[in-house]
Amino acid sequence: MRKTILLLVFFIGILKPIFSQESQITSGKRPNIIFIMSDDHAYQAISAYDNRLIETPNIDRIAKMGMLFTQASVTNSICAPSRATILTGKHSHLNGKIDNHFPFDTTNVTFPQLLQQAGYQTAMFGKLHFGNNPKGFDEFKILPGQGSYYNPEFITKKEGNIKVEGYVTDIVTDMTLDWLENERKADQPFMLMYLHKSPHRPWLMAERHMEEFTQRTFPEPATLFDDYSGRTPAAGEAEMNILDHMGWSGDNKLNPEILKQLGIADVGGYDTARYKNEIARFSPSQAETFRKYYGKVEEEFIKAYPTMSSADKMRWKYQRYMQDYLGTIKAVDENVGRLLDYLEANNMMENTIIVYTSDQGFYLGEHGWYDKRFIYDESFKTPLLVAWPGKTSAGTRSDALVQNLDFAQTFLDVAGVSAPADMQGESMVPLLTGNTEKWTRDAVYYHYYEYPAEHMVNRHYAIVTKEYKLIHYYFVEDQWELIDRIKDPQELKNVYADPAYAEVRADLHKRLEDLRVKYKDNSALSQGYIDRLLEDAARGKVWGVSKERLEEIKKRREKVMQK
Ligand code: SGN
Ligand code: CA
Repeated sequence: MRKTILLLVFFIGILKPIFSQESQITSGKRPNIIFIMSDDHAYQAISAYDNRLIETPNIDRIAKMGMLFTQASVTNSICAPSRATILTGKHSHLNGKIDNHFPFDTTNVTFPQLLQQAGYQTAMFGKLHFGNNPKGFDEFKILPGQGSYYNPEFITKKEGNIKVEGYVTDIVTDMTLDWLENERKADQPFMLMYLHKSPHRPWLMAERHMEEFTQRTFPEPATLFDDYSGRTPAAGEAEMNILDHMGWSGDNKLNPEILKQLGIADVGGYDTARYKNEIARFSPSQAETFRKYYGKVEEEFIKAYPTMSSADKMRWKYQRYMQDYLGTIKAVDENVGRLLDYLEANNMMENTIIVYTSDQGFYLGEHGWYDKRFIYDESFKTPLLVAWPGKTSAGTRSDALVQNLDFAQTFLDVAGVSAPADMQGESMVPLLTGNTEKWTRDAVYYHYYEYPAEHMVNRHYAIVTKEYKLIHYYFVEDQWELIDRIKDPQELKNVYADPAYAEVRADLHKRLEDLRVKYKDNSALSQGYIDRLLEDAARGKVWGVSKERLEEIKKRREKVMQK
């Protein structure tokens, strides 16, 4: 016993210099950190933000206990880059993870590594999507790539590759609760990353929600029939329109046989294949439940189809999309409830900070879209709810311009560990603890890169303030957009050329350049990108865009470069 105490004193002595809040470690009370993140979870689908689509009473509990952020955003609205930014506290151009294609550079320093070194017990369960395993974790069980909804495989730190029967959201939670109950060390603070695959495409809900959700009807967004006029060509060129690009089988889950019967050509050639792949994963009883409820959907569709106008088809697809997407969220909410119940039952709320967020937002029919990538609000913004009982006042809201860039420094700050000087975010602790005067940020920087790629969203970088967005689409075109966020909240009108905005425009241009200097973005990463994709294509690896199309885009790119 004496030896242990002596050892402890010795370690505290060694660790002391890296803790900025010495008192917390010496009193043994460093907070636990629980980071809950879903994949593609739009804030419009969390009732603490908006209850028109779904009630999420459990996720809402986090906001009730703490703070709801209404202007939280990402620096690059796509999965793996967002995760890389979260872990490194750096913009994509510095951590190198600009898109979903190429693997994460594991020489990056991440906040879990720093917390682990500082004596935190660390664990990750669920979706990472990096092409390699996470560093700095005592335990992990992660989904390979995008992962599967039913009977998913996992890459694990201790048991190799495993396959688990059941529904992914339940399984990831079981793993998390099992770790908390059986592996968590009482004498160490922990940092837990609990990362859902849901509600990511192809939106397969749990069996228990199929009956209810396949029968529900949801309100339509005002811009479902957006014609993309009034903006630069990028919005119209994107391939994420519900009517034109969402698959009848792989997404909307109509049996390909029925499509044949009705003479419907599916969109996006491989869609039927995905339907078949997903069905093939079901156990016989899961397949039976699926057939039972989706069979009814098909029967109704067969009757309705012959007289459907194109607007009817859009509406039908939107409803099918919402049923499945929101159905997957129901299971996320239930499982978040299981976790919160566990923490409550084990008196763990008091010294724990709980964060709920998504890797980015998502379009739920706004602008006629699904998916994300664009800087328009529904995908640029991301949900952020934080409970930190005793530190953050219950039921509070913040409209501060926080970003996923800020998580690393926030968690290091919470743990009393100083952040490396090259991290680019800011700690949110002042906002969470009511010291708002210490938060001075009045604009954020955004840069999306994954083009040419699936959904064809052109590259763009931008500055966003509470009032405006100034956006540059630069890769295969050279177009500027100015959006007045206050007067045009639906973001339908480019006022860049409007003389009334001349002053605003000039001011934003200057501030955008300042931000690019501040964050060290010179866009050098654009060079040679299409060639890398072409090399992959030559090797047979196609990233959602054919070789011919890549060649075409390369020509467009060259033209812009010559200008
Ligand atoms: C898949 C989806 C896309 C989605 C990307 C990226 N297509 O490729 O719709 O944009 O993932 O999503 S699918 O037909 O394979 O489902 S991300 O969240 O991983 O960035
Ligand atoms: Ca995502």
